[in-house]
Amino acid sequence: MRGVSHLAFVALGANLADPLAQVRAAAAALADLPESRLRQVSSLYRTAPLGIRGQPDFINAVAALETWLDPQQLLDALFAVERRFGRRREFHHAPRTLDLDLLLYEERVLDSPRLRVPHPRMHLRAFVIAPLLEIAPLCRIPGRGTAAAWLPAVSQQAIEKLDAGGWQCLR
Ligand code: PH2
Ligand code: MG
Ligand code: MG
Repeated sequence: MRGVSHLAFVALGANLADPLAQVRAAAAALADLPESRLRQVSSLYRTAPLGIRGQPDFINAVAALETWLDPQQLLDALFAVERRFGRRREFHHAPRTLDLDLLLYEERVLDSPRLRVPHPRMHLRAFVIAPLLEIAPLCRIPGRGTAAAWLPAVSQQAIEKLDAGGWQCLR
């Protein structure tokens, strides 16, 4: 791994097939991404489904990655992990074994048909803001100010921190 590395944040979510185990295994899979190092993973959170009805609760978390991949390459690597976890893209917001969303890539703003960074709805989701603040309390979302400033906006959303505990990767 050569040259300058970049800090990226990824949201993990699952609501099918033992989601707790899926998200734990996904965090381990992120540690094996090419040209990247997993720096930190938040605690796991049990969260009510947002924007969809009649689906099981989600398990969510946020991970910090140091990566030498560019944003498109990182997105491809995340899709590859989703596929390995059996994700099928049936319809928008279909229940999923694993969803990996690229939230932030440094302070870059990207707007292509394939990839929008910052993730356009991240600031409106407690299941992103709470775990993100746990591992990056001073985090800024380009165009939206600090992540912390969005806490009041999402405080009505049901979210429960599990005592599974976050961990730090010292590699
Ligand atoms: N993901 C969605 C839509 N709604 N709700 C929760 N609680 N957690 C998610 O990860 C989630 C959601 C689209 O990806
Ligand atoms: Mg998503
Ligand atoms: Mg996604």
